Amino acid sequence: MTNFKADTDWLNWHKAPSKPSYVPPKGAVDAHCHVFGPGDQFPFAPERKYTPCDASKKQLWQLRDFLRFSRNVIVQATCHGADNSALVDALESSRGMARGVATVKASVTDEELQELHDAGVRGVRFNFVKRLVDSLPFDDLRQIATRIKALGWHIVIYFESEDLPELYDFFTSLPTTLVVDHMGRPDVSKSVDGPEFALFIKLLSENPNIWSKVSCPERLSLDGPSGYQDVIPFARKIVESFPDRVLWGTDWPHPNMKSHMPNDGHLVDIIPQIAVTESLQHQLLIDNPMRLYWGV
Ligand code: 0GY
Repeated sequence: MTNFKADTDWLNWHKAPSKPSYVPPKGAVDAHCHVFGPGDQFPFAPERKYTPCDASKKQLWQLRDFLRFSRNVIVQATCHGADNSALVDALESSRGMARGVATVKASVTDEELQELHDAGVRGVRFNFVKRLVDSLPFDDLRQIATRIKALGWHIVIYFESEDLPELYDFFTSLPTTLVVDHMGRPDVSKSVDGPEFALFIKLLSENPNIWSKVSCPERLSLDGPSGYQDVIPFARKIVESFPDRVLWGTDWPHPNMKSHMPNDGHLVDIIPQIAVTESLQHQLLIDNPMRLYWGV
């Protein structure tokens, strides 16, 4: 049995989140969350850049129920590399209430892709955040993109906003639906109407196949945990500009949060500030994720 020790600066996830005042519409989907290990059952990848604490499927289902959500989209985290076993185990025990986004290498076989599909995987993640991974060459990513397109999957992309100009043409050349993690990580000290965020808005405006998650105010805010008000205008602008191409997620168990650990109940309470009408909330939490991940 392997015994992994979480990094010493690792903040554990919130064990007693507050009950949100905001009640999501029945059937709501948490479209960005992870499972970690448990490390003695599903070992973390040798090439990982961090070692988290365990965050099991059972704990994820408990959080889902506590927040009054119904479904999850579990995204493969870099600490598990391209070994999707923990993700598949969670999907298989979810009774169809979870879908997954996997990480694969170009060497993945058709059989392995089909197994992932049967377990509930509907996308792959291409990660360009340098502190998290050594990303694969574009040629490998293009090859993977073509193969997963045949399965009807999409690609989740994760990058820092300062890298968008360099990655822009690659993204627009990809053949599937793309979902951008965490709004492309805008620098929220800059104006929501400034040139940097304008490039992100242009990416979505000119490419109807590109979606965005309006997630992770806790990662982007410069204000700390006091309501994440500096992030709201960015999320709200995306929701109002592209209401049928947005997703929301908790990001539980919040990997690599070093400044503070968010209270998941507070994160849910922010939803009505970024999707200000019932109709926008319904699209964000139900219609869009159900179409993309459950095909309905
Ligand atoms: C997130 C964000 C982060 C980590 C990962 O796969 C990961 O390790 O995604 C991060 O450190 O910003 O979405 O969980």
